[in-house]
Amino acid sequence: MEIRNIAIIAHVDHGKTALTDALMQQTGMSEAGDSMDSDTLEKERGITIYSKNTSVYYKDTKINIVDTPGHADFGSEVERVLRSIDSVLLVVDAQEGPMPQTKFVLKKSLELGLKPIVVLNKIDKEAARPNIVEELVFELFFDLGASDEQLDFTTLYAIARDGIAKNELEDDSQNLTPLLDTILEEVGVASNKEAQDKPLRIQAFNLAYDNFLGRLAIGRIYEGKIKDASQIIIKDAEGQTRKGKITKLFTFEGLNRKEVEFAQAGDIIMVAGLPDIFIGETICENEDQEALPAISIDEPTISLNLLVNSSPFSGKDGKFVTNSKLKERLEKELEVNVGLKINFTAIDHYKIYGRGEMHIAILLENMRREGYEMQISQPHVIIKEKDGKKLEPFEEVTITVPAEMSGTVIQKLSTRKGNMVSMSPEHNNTKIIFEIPTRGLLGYRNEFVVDTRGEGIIYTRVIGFKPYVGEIEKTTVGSMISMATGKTLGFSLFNLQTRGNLYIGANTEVYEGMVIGDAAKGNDLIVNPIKGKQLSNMRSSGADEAINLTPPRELTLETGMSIMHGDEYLEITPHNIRLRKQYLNENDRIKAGRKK
Ligand SMILES: Nc1nc2c(ncn2[C@@H]2O[C@H](COP(=O)(O)OP(=O)(O)OP(=O)(O)O)[C@@H](O)[C@H]2O)c(=O)[nH]1
Ligand SMILES: [Mg+2]
Repeated sequence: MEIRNIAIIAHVDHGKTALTDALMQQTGMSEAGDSMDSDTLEKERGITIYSKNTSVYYKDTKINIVDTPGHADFGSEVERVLRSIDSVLLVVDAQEGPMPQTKFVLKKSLELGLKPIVVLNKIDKEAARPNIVEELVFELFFDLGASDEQLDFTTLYAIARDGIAKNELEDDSQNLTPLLDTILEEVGVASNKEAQDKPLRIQAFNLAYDNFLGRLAIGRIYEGKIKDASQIIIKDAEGQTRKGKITKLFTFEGLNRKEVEFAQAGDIIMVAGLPDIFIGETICENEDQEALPAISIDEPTISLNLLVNSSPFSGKDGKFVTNSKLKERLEKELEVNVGLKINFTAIDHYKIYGRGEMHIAILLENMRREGYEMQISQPHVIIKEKDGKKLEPFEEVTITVPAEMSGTVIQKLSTRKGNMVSMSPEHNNTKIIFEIPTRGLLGYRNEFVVDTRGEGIIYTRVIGFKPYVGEIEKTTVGSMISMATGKTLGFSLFNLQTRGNLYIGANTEVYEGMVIGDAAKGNDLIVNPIKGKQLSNMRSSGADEAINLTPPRELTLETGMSIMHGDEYLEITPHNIRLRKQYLNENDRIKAGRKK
């Protein structure tokens, strides 16, 4: 059977997964309601976190499809996927038009010489403007240096959610047939006899993990044939070789993997039995075969320490709290989380290196759901040294805000050592692009939401390491710290809420040294949130509940990571996110401060 390999790429939320799901349903590979976003966290957040493979059959052709994540933190995963396919469906929201991640993934595709098929999606939206967006997409191709052949791309119009694609806007198609036919017409045939007759070469572009089978490698067979249970040779980028044996061979079908005996050049497969295989390595059959060109993995940009939860409430709601349990879980994560690095050498903490706050936050969120408790320290950017020069990670920030708010945003990013790249009007909004050290951005998101009253949109993407820009001044708020352990009372919170934003409400268990809010004045503030009103004999403490409190600003993993200070820990348990001072007792904090 003929094989075609494609990836679906786009900015976050433009409809990649909806399109993949519809393709699977209409070709009978899955049931209505099934989705590629199958992970719990993906379902909850409504985003794709992990790229996933599937295949569908259409007119006697097998189409391998990779659905990719749109969030910038997972951009390097998309880049790897692009190495394994022959064409992409570039999905663009027909209202929003090309967005920062559209540009990034398109640029990578064009550089690899791929010829994208453009799918203008969500044409059903009231404010959709497919003709204008089509122009914008063309301009983007042009600006990114597309070749004449690439500029001659085919455009389809779609309502992915309803499983409809059209060749022309006015067509009244009821399904995705026009898109499937375009794929057959335009995407090169991956399976050819000549390649199949050569000795085996597979390149791994992604990893997966199975509790029984261990590490799994997902790769494309470029040449030759592979049989289950065969002996193979693994070659790394430096040409070093080692031996291995395939213990299971799978292809992808609908939402499932399918065990097969045999596969050949052109197909995308998954193999078990190679516990130390890594991205980019070549699986082949002879020592003297050449390794395929290396696949680069983006370096981590931020790090933080993860340690055992030492708060007084430790163990109250988690199942796994010990150092050894944490270590076991982190080691397992390294099996699949390609961009992640962990240093296990320190006695009292593990140092985690990731590709951005969200990259690490997803790991922590998964861990707490699985029943783990832990603490983390404030995230720091990774500073490198090259030729005696200090380098730090930089990001491109794209912001869309109501025009009247642009001044505040520009002022804040400038003090944080950002450089404005461009500013242009967009409808009633202003679109501003900045280049800024990641260090300057840490903690900014939260301020941005407040400054723009939730109306602004911010996208960030790491663009690489550049010379260190020196100290960055940030307006910091202090922490409001509890001096006592017990249950908070509305009466005391009512007075405290005038001095900062509270993270907790009444009737919440707190402990000495826990941070219960911020302190607007800038310095840390030590307070007693459990103090009740002097009760007369007649009144009961029940009256406390009648007090009207401003709703607390409850901490999430990401806001916690963003606002925490250097002398604090974020305590993460299955049901709670608490901020605390590393030294819970005030005297200990003073002593530690003096030592510095
Ligand atoms: N109105 C409209 N909504 C759509 C259409 N296609 C998808 N959506 C909705 O857009 C949202 C995002 O769709 P997804 O398919 O998850 O987007 P995605 O590109 O996979 O997002 P990430 O993987 O997180 O980058 C969902 O709420 C979909 O229901 C469409 O054609 N029209
Ligand atoms: Mg998706």
